Amino acid sequence: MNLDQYLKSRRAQVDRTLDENLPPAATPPTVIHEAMRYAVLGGGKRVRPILAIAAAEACGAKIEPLLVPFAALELIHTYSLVHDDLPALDNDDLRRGRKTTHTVFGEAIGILTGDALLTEAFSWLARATADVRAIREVAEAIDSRGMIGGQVADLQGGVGPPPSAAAAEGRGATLEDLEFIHRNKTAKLITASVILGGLLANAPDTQLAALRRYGQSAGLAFQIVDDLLDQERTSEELGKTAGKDVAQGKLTYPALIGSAAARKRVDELLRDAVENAAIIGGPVNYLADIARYICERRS
Ligand code: GRG
Repeated sequence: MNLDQYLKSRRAQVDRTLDENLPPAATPPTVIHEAMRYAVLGGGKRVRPILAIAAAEACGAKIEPLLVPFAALELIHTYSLVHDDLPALDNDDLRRGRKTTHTVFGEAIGILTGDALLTEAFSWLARATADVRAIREVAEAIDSRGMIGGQVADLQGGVGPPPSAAAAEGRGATLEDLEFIHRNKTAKLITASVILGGLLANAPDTQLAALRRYGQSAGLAFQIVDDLLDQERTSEELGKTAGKDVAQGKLTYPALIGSAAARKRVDELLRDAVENAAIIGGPVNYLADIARYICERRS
């Protein structure tokens, strides 16, 4: 199976799992269940669950019984997008080529949809996960020292108290600030995804360590590529508003070090991810190909 066929088949498994396990739209109160299904089932690359699947397969697991906890990663990711699009945060009306959830259902339901998806995710994680390490891994990736912390630092343009310590001293934000934001906002959930795959496949510590290094490199590369795409592609190609980073004066890799240096950093991170994918080994291992896809994607 080439990578395209692999991504397509695993995406279909994730989509089916999401559709079958989200509460039916007719469940009262219907508006929240309609909104949850609207937010989750409206497209998306499904990168995080596919990474968990690929990690579990590389570590020798049969994935069918693990699809529900892996799909939970997509609920978490979607919650972050729904909240990120809210008026108090990015105030965006376009996501995955459609109107954002709060634009369709109103702000209050938008907030509650994110809350409901996050809560649902932990129920799905607990269903097939006897290993509490796996649940803790995911929780710690997205807490205030993880994804939420990264989002807060992103909002205030750096790591210090607002305005960021560096900016207040007239030094401007540093590469350190930026790496903190990207590692927390994006790379930690991606790392937790591959670790979840490894843990549920009962992988040994050597494989888990290589999965962690793979996730950290591929995860940081993912967000640098996201920065580059924001300035290189159109809203139509991305399915979300392009050019927002510059418009909002966001701290990004191309803004701080230039596009060429940002691409070079992506290449270095890709090399590291591919090396670690080789250490993970396994008879079916698409992790190196997925890292290349993450770095070369156009949306
Ligand atoms: C709790 C109020 C409140 C807000 C939370 C945590 C948070 C807001 C936002 C998370 C930060 C965030 C949106 C990071 C961006 C990560 C990223 C690159 C998203 C795009 O992911 P893709 O390309 O999207 O995988 P698709 O649509 O393909 O799933």
